[in-house]
Amino acid sequence: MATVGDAGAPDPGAQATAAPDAVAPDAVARGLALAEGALAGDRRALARLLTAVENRTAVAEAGLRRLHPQAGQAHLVGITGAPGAGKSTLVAALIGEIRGSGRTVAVIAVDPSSPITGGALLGDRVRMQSYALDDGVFIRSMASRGHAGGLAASSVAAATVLDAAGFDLILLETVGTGQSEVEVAAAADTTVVLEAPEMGDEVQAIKAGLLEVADIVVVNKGDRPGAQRTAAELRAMLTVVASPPLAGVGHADAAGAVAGGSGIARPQPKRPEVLVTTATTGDGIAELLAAIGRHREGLDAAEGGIPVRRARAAALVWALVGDRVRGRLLAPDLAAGTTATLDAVVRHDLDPYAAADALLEVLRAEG
Ligand SMILES: Nc1nc2c(ncn2[C@@H]2O[C@H](COP(=O)(O)OP(=O)(O)OP(=O)(O)O)[C@@H](O)[C@H]2O)c(=O)[nH]1
Ligand SMILES: [Mg+2]
Repeated sequence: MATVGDAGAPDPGAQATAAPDAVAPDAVARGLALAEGALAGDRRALARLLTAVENRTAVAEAGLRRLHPQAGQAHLVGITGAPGAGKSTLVAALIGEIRGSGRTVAVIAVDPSSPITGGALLGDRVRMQSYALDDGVFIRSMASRGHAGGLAASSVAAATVLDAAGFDLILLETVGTGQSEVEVAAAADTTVVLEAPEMGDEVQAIKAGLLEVADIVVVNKGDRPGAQRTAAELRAMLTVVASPPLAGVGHADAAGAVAGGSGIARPQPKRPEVLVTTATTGDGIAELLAAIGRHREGLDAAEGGIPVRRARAAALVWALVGDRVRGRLLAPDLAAGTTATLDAVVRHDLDPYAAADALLEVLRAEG
């Protein structure tokens, strides 16, 4: 399969079937060509499409539309936790374990804090170099490019591309423990939260933001003193969190939460398993991969489909609805009217609800 060039020849037939009116035809042709390349195993095309996804271009839209029907098989695993807990080391160990089982794996290392790839990720790259010649491994870092709040959506879109390209597992490693990292990790089918031993009060701090999205909790650095005790403390803590009177609090209306916010809400897990690993030696990694597999089986067996996938799809679609509505109302022919409506709210001549109704009425009048 030839590598797909940047200026791929337009394919009029393909445009006719997939082109939305507003998207430039050459962007559509390029997106489709990159998608075909990715499906055929062309890693350069795959990398280019992921860059387009990261930059949210029209090329990405065309490629994603082509690839969506092909996706849905991969197991998306989020890996998050405190800085220095050993996420990257653990991911490297998991890659080895997954390859040993004959499956393929892609890694997206997400760094919401820096617009350019940070030193930590470059260091990780070096660590991953042993997989450079393995076609069953694909590693990619992704920065936020200033799209605050949209990182989870971009990461999921990137995962869709890798899913369609045939990778069995996709690991989403996030750097740091801020809100957007939690959202990225929570968008996965299975979310693994890493802790290091002897974190003391930090365990409490992490509990609030991270443990509530955990499907599996890993105490890494099992070779350090206190690892087993930290695991025991976490098990005790999580038993309290998951006990019947509290289970589901704040999560009962996951779909509503998705509709209202930019984040990806997910159903509250019953009671996450707590495992101990030593990423540097590989101790516990096979057990972790087995636990990840069991969690996926549980999802597949869940009554009424797969709630986290539904939440993910809803979040993506609602985000696009918002983008499209805003895009239309700010298009050159409507922008003046839209701005006038917003200004009326600023002057308190119009309340925000009336303004929203008025703007929707503009769209409705268009038919
Ligand atoms: N003793 C011990 N050290 C470990 C283990 N896992 C990772 N480390 C070390 O901990 C340090 C941080 O590991 P990383 O894998 O870079 O941690 P990270 O969570 O990816 O860190 P950030 O990306 O900076 O958030 C490195 O020096 C690792 O060698 C472990 O199981 N035992
Ligand atoms: Mg790291």
